[in-house]
Amino acid sequence: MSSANYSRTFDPRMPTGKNLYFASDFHLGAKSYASSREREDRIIRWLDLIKNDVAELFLMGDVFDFWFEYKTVVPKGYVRFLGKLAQLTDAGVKLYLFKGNHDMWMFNYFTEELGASIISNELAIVRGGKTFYLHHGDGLGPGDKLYKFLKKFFRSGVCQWLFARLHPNLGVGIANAWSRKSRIAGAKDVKKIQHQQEWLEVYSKEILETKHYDYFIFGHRHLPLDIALPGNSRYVNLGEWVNHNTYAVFDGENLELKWFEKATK
Ligand SMILES: [Mn+2]
Repeated sequence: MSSANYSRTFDPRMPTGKNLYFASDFHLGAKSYASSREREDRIIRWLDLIKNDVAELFLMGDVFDFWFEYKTVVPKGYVRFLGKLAQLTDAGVKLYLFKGNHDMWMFNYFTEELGASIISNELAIVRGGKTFYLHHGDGLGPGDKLYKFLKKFFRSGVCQWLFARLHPNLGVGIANAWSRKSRIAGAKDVKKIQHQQEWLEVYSKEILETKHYDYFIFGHRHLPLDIALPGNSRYVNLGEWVNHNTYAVFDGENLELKWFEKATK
């Protein structure tokens, strides 16, 4: 519809009456088929709600609890979700899929099928004169040296090539067992956040010392957060869709964190 007349990565203009939407950590596939399907249906209700005013959709990582693309084969499932995304992108919505720590093995399938931009690390954009720093949120800030090492390894071509050699019954089985270890930490009490320990806040403040952004948007923490930073900047964490069903919307002037079908806020 209206996406052809503005740049995909850098453009201060916003199409009139349209919004940017941000969400992350759907963890589709977890924990059971039934709970994942229920969540998938909820996500589709949300996408139906926004379909007429979304210009760009940013799904910021861990959309899938596990994802891998073999040369000619992709994991089963998620057909309603993927069909809905196709409907949106066919109608001109620009889709960004960020690699999370659970679905870092997205290659070219979604680019070919959905025209999605796959974002490996951070994405900096300007929309409506506001600057955004976007990242899934894994492997940033102080600490977690083991994960940072593993992330490098998992993202290496050698590791991906070796994994693709395993029979999927074995490979995906191992991956699901691994994925289960780090899933949905379940921190539900947003009010207990200690700001000096919220490492994405610490990380955002470090960046602000050298470069200003109006909004830092992350996922990964599974905590819906909207925290004021120095210089009128904000750190927004998108939460997740197992307990919170949270997303952010930017209308060209303001960014707002919202709850969809308010569950357990
Ligand atoms: Mn994550």
